[in-house]
Amino acid sequence: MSEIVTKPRIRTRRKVARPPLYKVILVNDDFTPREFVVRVLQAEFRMSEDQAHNVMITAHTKGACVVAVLVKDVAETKATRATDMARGEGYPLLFTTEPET
Ligand code: TYC
Repeated sequence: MSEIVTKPRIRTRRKVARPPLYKVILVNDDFTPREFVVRVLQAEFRMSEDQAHNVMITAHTKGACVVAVLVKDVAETKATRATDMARGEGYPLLFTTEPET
């Protein structure tokens, strides 16, 4: 019986390009209650209460905090949904996106 022997091929390039990634950024403000920020982070970004609290405190003390790194349309959708959640309650809480360099 003859055996088929194939030469191993060295992959030099991915077949498909990786989609560009975007950061979702939580921006601090003086009005939105801390507990509300934590709840939005848990609801939209599936964070534990501990994770959400750490992210909230980082934004609170430093002015902003990266929440997640996602493909563009998912990052934009989540940022918009999270911001709208706050608008619905009359809070100025803001989530923005920017390309990950
Ligand atoms: N600074 C707000 C307060 O003291 C809480 C807060 C934290 C708001 C993080 C926005 O991204 C934020 N009530």
